[in-house]
Amino acid sequence: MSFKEAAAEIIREMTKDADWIREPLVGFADVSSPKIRELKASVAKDHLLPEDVLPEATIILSYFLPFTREAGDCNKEGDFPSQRWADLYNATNALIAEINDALVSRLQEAGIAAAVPAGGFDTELLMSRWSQRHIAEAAGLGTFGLNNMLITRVGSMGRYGSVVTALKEPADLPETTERCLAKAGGKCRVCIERCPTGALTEDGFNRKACYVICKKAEEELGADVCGKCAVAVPCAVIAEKH
Ligand code: B12
Ligand code: SF4
Ligand code: SF4
Repeated sequence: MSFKEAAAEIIREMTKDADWIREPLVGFADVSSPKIRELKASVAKDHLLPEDVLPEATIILSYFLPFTREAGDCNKEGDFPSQRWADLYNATNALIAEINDALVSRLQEAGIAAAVPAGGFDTELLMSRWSQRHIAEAAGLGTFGLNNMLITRVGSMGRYGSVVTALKEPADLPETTERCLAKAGGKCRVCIERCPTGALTEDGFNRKACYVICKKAEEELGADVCGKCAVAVPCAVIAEKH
């Protein structure tokens, strides 16, 4: 069994009681691929490179925990996030930390070096030095939509995690499928219409405007969430075709 399959099995097992999470996706990004080498230029000057996290890095394992439609339904009404959406955010954060630890342990048991990049973000710049979405994009998990979310083949509503490894397995290539209906030339602008702060426009994403509502939610609900652009929109949940 490849480690990609093993990782999917570990994540599946660890999320089996989390009824808001669907079948996980796992992708591998080659540390020498263009999207990874360009991170400082395309995302942020101080973005970390994989070798800053693990000197012998070869592959970044990126995974996506897609949420169920029902999980999104709890947050579709009104202009302020629901308590359940905030609770799911916190519960998913805890799961991501546990999954990362389990993946690192499994790799180290097999004699393969692995490390988890530091989490968190600068609350002034509102940026992290490790952009999970860009790593996931490089690992072939999806493409960016107008809602600024990375849209995977199973949808955009969900959360990402990643582990830097010294694995010697084939990597994935970035996807080219355009899943955002607007970017594909259609009329959909549902995410923009649903955004209560005006943070999302045709011209891009204003993270400071978005943070106003997320900060309020942190004070009132215990998590810096909103997510109106990510739930009950056409790209939130995409059923996989078999
Ligand atoms: C800081 C942060 C925030 C801040 C600041 C917003 C921001 N910068 O994204 C606040 C608190 C406001 C926030 C809000 C939200 N966040 Co947040 N956040 C992060 C965090 C910690 C870092 C993001 C970061 O610094 N990225 C680097 C910057 C430069 O990238 P960027 O702002 O996304 O801008 C780039 C893209 O726009 C990109 N891009 C490239 N091509 C294209 C094409 C198009 C058309 C567009 C629009 C963009 C685009 O280029 C830009 C510049 O490089 C990440 C976790 C992580 N470590 O990655 C989670 C993360 C991005 N957040 C996430 C989520 C879910 C949310 C919320 C929905 C909140 C919620 N849970 O209810 C909202 C969504 C806001 C939005 N529409 O993007 C998820 C996204 C999952 C997904 N499916 O994409 C992440 C990845 C967390 C995770 N572990 O999964 N977040
Ligand atoms: S809601 Fe529509 S316009 Fe917005 S990202 Fe999804 S598909 Fe694109
Ligand atoms: S999280 Fe809320 S405020 Fe931020 S872009 Fe999405 S809908 Fe707008």
